[in-house]
Amino acid sequence: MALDRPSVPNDLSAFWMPFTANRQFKKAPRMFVSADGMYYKTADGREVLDGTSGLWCCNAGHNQPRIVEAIRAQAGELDYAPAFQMGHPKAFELATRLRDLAPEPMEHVFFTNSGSESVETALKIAIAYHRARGEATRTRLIGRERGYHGVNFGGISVGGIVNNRKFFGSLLNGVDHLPHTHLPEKNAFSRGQPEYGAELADELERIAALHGPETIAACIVEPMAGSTGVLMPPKGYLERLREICTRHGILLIFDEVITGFGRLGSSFAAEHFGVMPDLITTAKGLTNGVIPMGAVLATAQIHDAFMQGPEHLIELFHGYTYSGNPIASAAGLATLDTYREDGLFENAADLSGYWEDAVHSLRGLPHVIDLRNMGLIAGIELEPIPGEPTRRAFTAFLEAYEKGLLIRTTGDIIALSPPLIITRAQIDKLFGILTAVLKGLA
Ligand code: PXG
Repeated sequence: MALDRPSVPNDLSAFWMPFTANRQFKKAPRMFVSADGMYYKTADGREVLDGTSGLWCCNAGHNQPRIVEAIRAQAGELDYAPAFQMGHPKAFELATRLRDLAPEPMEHVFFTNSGSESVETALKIAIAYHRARGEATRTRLIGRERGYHGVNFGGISVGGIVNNRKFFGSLLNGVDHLPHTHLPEKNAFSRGQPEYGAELADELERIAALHGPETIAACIVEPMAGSTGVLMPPKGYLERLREICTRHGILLIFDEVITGFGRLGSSFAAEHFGVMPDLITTAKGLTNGVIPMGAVLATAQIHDAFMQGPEHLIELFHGYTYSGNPIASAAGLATLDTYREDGLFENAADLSGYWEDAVHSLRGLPHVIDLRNMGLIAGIELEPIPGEPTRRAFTAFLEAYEKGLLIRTTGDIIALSPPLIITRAQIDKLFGILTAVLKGLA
């Protein structure tokens, strides 16, 4: 390695890596050492096009000067302030800016540090909300098969990814699941929302009848399921879910950790689909992924139900040491400035048609059995190698990395979610590399 190249550590054993094939990685490590705009740079000096916004989070691209400067300045001004019983201006400013960005009924913001914490927070708020109103029987939570709601106990309980659940005991009780909405036999190669499957929302009606609706606190879904392979909501599905929740007094939670902040070309998926939940969970794009931060958005109706009793008493016994952390708040404000001033949500919306055509240009390539797209997201489903699930997509991931492109895979599905600063030329480049990778797959 040349002397002017950044070095890599020579002992990789101590770091137990998250959601990683540790032994495979440590035999052939893949290290990023810097990033700028649409590109990462590897330890051996190669540029890698970021097809995944890091992990669905760097929506404004890398090394964004406003965000970098805001963090620098905040660290030198107020590094930390107690989050309980004390405040600092930027957390209030960011909450107000988020309220203004969010769909109309969302009036209040509770800060967390990740998507997983946002989910736990929303589930707890939902149960405590019903209790505050005298409906303490409403404790059950309904999730969905193939849902991803982070990795904490509440989130894996309502989530529907088998491997995220089965190793971890009996989870929360009082949880039930809707069926997932992935119907490839009917909807394969749909552009945007698929035609079939709205009636799958009626399963909530069946679950409510089974348990008694007065025992159900909330139903949580990703409006578009990202992690389990980019599963689109069928036309009419979210509307039906909303209607059933409203009729039975069940709160509807949209987990927008991925779909928030422009991914679909709108601020939030709730706005994109025109369906309003009662709570929205966010993280990732809130700070461009640069500093951990999440937020739960709540309607006035939910928030106000807690604001009763003597005023010196805490209304919600929940919060984190780093809720509304000053540096994260500064990063969040600079991120929202960037989205607005650089018109990034508009860019995502403008490019979504071009993106869609590029995605569907992969049709007919070897092993491609479905293509799905919306906003600046794509799911490319590959036929698994018989008896060796995940191997084909993982090979594609390694090949793409060698050819200078970062993709994500889940099972045998490739997921793409580039920064919203992407250009047409970069979309062409991304799909050029991917086409070469797919053509070369065994
Ligand atoms: N909800 C949703 C909908 C998510 O997608 C979380 C909660 C949890 O967020 P935290 O910040 O606790 O990780 C997520 C996270 C992938 C991938 O490639 C997706 C996520 C995280 C890492 C990888 O699919 N989603």
